[in-house]
Amino acid sequence: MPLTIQSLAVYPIALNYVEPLKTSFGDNALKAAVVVQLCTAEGVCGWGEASVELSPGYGSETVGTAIHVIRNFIEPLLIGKTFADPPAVAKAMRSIRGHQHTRAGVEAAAWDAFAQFNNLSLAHYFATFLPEGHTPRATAPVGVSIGMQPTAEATLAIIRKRVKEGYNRIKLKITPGWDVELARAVRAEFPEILLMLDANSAYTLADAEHLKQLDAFNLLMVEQPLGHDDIYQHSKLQPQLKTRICLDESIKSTDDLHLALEIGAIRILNLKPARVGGFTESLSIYRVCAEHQLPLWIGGMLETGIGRAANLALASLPAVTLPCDISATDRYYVEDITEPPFRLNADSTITVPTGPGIGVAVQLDRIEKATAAWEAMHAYV
Ligand code: OSB
Ligand code: MG
Repeated sequence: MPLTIQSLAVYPIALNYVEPLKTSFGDNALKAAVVVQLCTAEGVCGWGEASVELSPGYGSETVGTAIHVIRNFIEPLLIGKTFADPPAVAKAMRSIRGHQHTRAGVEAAAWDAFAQFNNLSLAHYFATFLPEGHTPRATAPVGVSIGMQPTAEATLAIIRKRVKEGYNRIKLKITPGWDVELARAVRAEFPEILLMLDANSAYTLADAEHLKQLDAFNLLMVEQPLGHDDIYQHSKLQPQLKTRICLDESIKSTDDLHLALEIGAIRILNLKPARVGGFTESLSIYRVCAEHQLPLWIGGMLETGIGRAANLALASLPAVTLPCDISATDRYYVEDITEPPFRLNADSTITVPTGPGIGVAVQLDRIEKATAAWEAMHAYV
């Protein structure tokens, strides 16, 4: 059944983190994003999160660019138009180049609305767009991402806490000068834990000899060591390492993934729906991973409950074979904008909501509070 899009409401938000995530590209002191509510003539409304950030550090988008692009370019393409399904909404936005996080946020709201309209959880609705056999699981495997700390001891203290909470996969952010010795210190105390490092593009091919030292630490993978838009040089680095390279930043489409596979630049994929422009492209990439048996996990942008619930639905699909960057609510926020909070199960999984659509209750009063906090900052718009 088609739906006619009637309105798009945009809420810029600011939320405080429980624990910020310092990376090689910077340190956002607080969570910024644009929450989107899409309402239809049929009376069903869906929620999506454009996981843009305070500054263009990971991707090129910000809160200001998201609002600009939605108001001036996406609304004219969607408002008053009728769509057969969410991929048709994605297709209508394809005339807009770039702005993946923004398009992903709007598309996510359409996915939520269509899934609700079909009375299916988002996970089960996704499965209707996949070949038979891709039945969602009740839970998704997850880990936790830890930012750069002033000392290795401070990092170890956080790892101890996270391991006690039940996370069985730890991801540490690295940068030149904060890598080999950190891994050595962690392995000395945690010889067995699933451990991976994320460089967020901090190295160049000239660092290959240095990066080879990481092979000593039985890492699950090293994420995006080289340029944020590079694929070619990763294909030159991978044969020099035993550690598998996972690409994040530089895979923005199914075509990018085909190229990376063809030239041997990738052994694992971190798939972020925001980075690739939404769930339609994510499902296309998911299928390529399944066909090539490329190990796959779902990454995160420290999303609020709106973005996280949708990512979790994708993470429940069976070709997602590695723990995802989708942690419990208390890793991110004291008070999230959805209820109930996501909790970690004893087996380092999170239970996927079963209600229609994203399956969590959006707290409009808290969104309005977070929008007031954003506006009080008078920042960057
Ligand atoms: O590189 O994966 C990344 C957050 C913002 C920007 C880039 C990255 C991240 C994360 C988030 O690692 C992990 C999470 O959402 O739990
Ligand atoms: Mg990453």
